[in-house]
Amino acid sequence: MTYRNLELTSKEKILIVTLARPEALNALNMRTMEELHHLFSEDLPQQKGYAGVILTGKGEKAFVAGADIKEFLKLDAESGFRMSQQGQEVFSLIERFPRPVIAAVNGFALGGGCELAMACHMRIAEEHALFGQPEVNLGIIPGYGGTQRLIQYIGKGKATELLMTGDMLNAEDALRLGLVNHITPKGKSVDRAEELLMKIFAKGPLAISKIISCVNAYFDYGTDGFLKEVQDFGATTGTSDFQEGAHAFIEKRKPVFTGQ
Ligand code: CO8
Repeated sequence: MTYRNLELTSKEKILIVTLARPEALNALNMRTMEELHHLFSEDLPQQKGYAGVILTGKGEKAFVAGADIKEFLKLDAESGFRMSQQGQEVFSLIERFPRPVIAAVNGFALGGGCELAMACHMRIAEEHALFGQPEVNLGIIPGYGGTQRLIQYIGKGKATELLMTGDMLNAEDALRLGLVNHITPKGKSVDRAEELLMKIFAKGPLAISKIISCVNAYFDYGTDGFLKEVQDFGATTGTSDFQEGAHAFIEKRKPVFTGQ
């Protein structure tokens, strides 16, 4: 697939994905959602050279200002249902992606943009970032997982207030409430995300992928997360990486993990 709305650049083992429709504050139109779907379902699973991914927005003003409202006028109950279902599928692919995905939030993260950031494993916010689910202003509700993931990060009471009022959270409040991991000065979120990824890359990649799936299991009501942890702990102890990690500790050296 040729990417038109995503700009892909790489640095070391990191793929930096820039949502690039700055004229519309990087709003997620259908084409962008298709490109994200293709990237996380087809291209990235094969491109093992990338150990982590950063998502960010083009320009200084927005990460993503939501789903593209200009495409909404054609929606009816049936197509809205389908679009929401397909969008949730894309964001689940990101959430379940077995390598770390970090959102570098460089401005507005509203509606689908806040939902996209929440589907990532961690969020770095620039000091001017604003988060919110303003769908109620349009007479609709979030459709890409916002009613569920916002509660997971900030709790039911505050999430309900934000969902009902459409109010925005600034970066400080988002940090205080647990929605973001770190705040950086303007223009520095990608650098901070890179630092975090480089730290993670020094660990065993199989362990990292198991952590992603065990953390997700907590929120999957059909899965016993404790049992999953037992199973995945067993799986990681059977790896060469575990042998290497334990030997390196005893021999007082840095481990060299191979992902085996
Ligand atoms: N969709 C389409 N275009 C947008 C969007 C958007 N979400 N946000 C901004 N733009 C466009 C504007 O129309 C404008 O374009 P133009 O110059 O052609 O008029 C350009 O971006 C710049 O925007 P503004 O002039 O409005 O910039 P301001 O600095 O004045 O305001 C705001 C910035 C506050 C971010 C303002 O643009 C805004 O309120 N945007 C809409 C935010 C919003 O409501 N987002 C939620 C959308 S709904 C959603 O995401 C639902 C997701 C689930 C979908 C489920 C499937 C159906």
